[in-house]
Amino acid sequence: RADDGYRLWLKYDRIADAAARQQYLRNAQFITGAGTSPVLQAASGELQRGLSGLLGQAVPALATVSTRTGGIVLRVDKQASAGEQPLKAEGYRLFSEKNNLVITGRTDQAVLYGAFALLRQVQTRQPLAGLNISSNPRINFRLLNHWDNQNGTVERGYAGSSIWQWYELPERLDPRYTDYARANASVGINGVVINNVNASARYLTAEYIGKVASVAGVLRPYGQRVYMSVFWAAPKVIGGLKTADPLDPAVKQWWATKSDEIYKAIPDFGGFLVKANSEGEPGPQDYNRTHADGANMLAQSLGRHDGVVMWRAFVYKAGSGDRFAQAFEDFQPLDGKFDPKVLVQVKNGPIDFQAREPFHPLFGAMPKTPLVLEVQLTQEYLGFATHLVYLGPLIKEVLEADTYAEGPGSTVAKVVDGTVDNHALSAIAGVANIGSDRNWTGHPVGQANWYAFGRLAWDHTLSPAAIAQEWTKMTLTTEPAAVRTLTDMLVRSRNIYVRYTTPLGLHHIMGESIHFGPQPWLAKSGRPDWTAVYYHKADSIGLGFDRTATGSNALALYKPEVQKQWGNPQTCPLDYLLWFHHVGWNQRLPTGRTLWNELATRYYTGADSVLWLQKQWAQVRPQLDPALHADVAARLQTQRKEALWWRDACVLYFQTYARQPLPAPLAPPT
Ligand code: GCW
Repeated sequence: RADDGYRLWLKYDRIADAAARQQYLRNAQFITGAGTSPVLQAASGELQRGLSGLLGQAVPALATVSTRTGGIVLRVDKQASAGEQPLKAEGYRLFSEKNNLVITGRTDQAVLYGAFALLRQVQTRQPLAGLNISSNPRINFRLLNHWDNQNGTVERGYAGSSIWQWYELPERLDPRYTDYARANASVGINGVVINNVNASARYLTAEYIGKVASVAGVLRPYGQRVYMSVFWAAPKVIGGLKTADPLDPAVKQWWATKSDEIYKAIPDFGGFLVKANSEGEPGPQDYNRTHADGANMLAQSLGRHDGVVMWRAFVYKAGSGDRFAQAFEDFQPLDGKFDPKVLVQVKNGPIDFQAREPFHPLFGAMPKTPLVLEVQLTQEYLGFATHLVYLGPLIKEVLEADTYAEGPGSTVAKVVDGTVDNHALSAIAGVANIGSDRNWTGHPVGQANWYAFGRLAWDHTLSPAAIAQEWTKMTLTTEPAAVRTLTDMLVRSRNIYVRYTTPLGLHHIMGESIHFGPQPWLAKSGRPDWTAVYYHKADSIGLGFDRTATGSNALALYKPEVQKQWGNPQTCPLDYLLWFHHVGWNQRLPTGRTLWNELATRYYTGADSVLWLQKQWAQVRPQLDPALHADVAARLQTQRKEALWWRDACVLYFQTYARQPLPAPLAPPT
């Protein structure tokens, strides 16, 4: 039957090789130990479903097994450890004991993650016999942020409409919610912000709290808590108050009562996400209060309830100064002023989810505040659902970036996981790329981005290549040569996209209306910072945004070691060059080419690399499901067309400033 992509990486098709199946069966004759816990039952159910499918015969779940061995035992053990290492609450261990395979951890949730790890072993064809592996999550809150609206649309969504059917809730629970929860659990995602940060106040009405509670009921057995984005002016809009001033006693009371109401319906509610005083959203600054005043009031409204407030730092004022620096200027001075239940949520880069950005300067600059890293899985600026772009390398690049906050090695990952500044709270958020499309993500390879986000959120030391390989084996094929070809494609795809859209550190030159396609020529806009000329600053002399002391000086927001790395146009890595420097068209780069020649070369080779992607994809056709293969092949055709569009638009436009022909190897024959 044709693969419609619905099952994601949880495919569980029968392993073709009968000897391999026999081998696995020796360790997987039954499952036991679930008891009455809903989470353990979810774990047991998944093992049963997965192993029965993979091994081609029913694997029973048994209440008791007496002395029988050769099966899988689920065991919650408050003392569970991984050798010398204690296990964290969600950490699991898989090991052999008396001819059984034991999945253990200190909590039910840990065992659930262990069950998915065991399935992954089989799905990626690793042995089960003699297994001894353990794993702890490095970040506590691993969240998807849905930019889903109450009317069913998804902001920046390219995979259909929202998966949440609000008008059917709370009575009808679409089975899709359970499959969504399974997929999240399989990669360790433990929280879901259910609605858009541009929030409707309606979610805070009794009617919607009831609907959200019913979704929470589906996610709970899969270890996920529900969070809500809140509209700052809700006390006015639905509460009948005259103000939303965070220091007003009636406003405080309103939020405290609201929190109690939510926790009554959803006892394990995760907390609030807030976008305030950003892109027209209301916020505490409307009352001359700070972001901290707002965040702290909301945190205090949670009272004794176990929840947090994630307050977004994505703020900027069009037309005043360099947008690169604005979130820093607003938030950095507030470090130390936040309630212990507040985390500040920072996008990976200082502008807005561009194909490549330097890490956000707030990382490492707010040691007293736990910072949430926000990355975007939906491909707002990365080709929507037609461009094949695997985001593992992008996410990893920011995680590995060194802030030098506490000396070398103070990577963004270690700031975020709390180890640099000893924070007990830690969180990471991925803006979901999920919608109502049958295959969830529109582009089938978009599934890999959901997968990679979860895996890196759990363990940021994993390599994007290893994750791509896992995903490929679980989703597409286990045939070794094809796995190699596909992994290679995935790993290179992001750099290819950067080359034909925004090479050498160009940024924010996409079409203004829907953020798609090239528009580097945009000269006038209602929002002055939105003119692309603002970001690339092309002139007769050269190209790029001088952010050194002779320019906006935003580079000074970073630690001296980072400034040193990016501050000199002669030594700045080419990937970041035009982020920080205005470079002469004829300046020679370390590649031996002038800026103009290098720029043109990257646009051309980038667009041609899409031909390479197409060739690779054609090669694996025999190993892949025909429908899925045809789907991606067609999308790659569009990608090639649009890569040429980007190339020609940008090269021709910048050429009007550089006033030079294409370098010889690229020039069309005369
Ligand atoms: O990336 C930009 C998007 C907006 C989005 C905003 C944000 C949800 O274009 O659609 O709004 O960022 O992150 O708040």
